[in-house]
Amino acid sequence: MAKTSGLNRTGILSRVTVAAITAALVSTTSAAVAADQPRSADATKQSAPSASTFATQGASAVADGELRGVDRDGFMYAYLPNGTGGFGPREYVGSGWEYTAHITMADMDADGHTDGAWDVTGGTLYYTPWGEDGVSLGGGWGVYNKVVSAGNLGGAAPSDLLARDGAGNLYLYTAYSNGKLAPRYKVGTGWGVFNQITGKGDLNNDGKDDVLARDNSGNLWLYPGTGNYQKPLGPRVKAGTGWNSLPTFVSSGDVDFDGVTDVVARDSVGGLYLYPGTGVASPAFKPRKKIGSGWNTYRLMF
Ligand SMILES: [Ca+2]
Ligand SMILES: [Ca+2]
Ligand SMILES: [Ca+2]
Repeated sequence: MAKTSGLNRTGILSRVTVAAITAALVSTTSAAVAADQPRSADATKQSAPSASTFATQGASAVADGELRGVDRDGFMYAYLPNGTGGFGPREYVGSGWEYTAHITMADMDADGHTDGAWDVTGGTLYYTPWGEDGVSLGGGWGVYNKVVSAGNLGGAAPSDLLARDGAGNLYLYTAYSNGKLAPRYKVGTGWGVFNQITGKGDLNNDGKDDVLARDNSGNLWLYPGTGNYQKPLGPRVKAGTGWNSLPTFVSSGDVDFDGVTDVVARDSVGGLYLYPGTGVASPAFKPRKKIGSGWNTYRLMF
């Protein structure tokens, strides 16, 4: 059973409208200053966690594989692994997600089970702990064309957040256990060549969470996590080829319960496939197995 029924984004349209009105009012004053970078609401109140704080934390547990989808009407559904490498029946979670541009789940206590989700809706970043209302963490997030949590990249227990801007710069926001974020670090350039970025755990069996990225030629690259929040990604390794036939792929953790992080991919006609992780960087995945159909109903998968 998913633990999250009643996860709704009600009232978001009015929130977006208010933001637009506010922006229009601000633009009429000579003192208006445009935000020059996205921000988290409490970044100025909380100092960044120290490197030593991160270094003393242990590795994350393997993520439990739960997958979610948001359909074109804004309804969210959750799928739990069925124990045989696929997913059980979907469970309705909530509504009101039709304006959400990015959404990604987070595990804040490193027990392998998600505790909430970050989403970007109307240019604002929210964190929604399961069973509670979402909290705004600040505006200006419309400058990012990809916002995803690939697990714990900074070394502390909570999952962290990656964001890519239109110039291809990649930023890491390390998170606190309540979902709030420390100021961003620029951790990469040239990431505009990738049309998909995902991750949710360790792929090369070194105990550190990793990132996957696909280029326009269909090459899949594994960026091994270092656990160092200032330089969280090591030199990339080619993890696979021929991935351009898959419009969408996402990692939700270990779906087939062998202790190794996997990837789930959707093809152009809505077929769903499991790519079981090997535990080594190259090749990172075993031959795929078809585990579903009709998945084109989802606008977002995470
Ligand atoms: Ca957790
Ligand atoms: Ca790793
Ligand atoms: Ca697995």
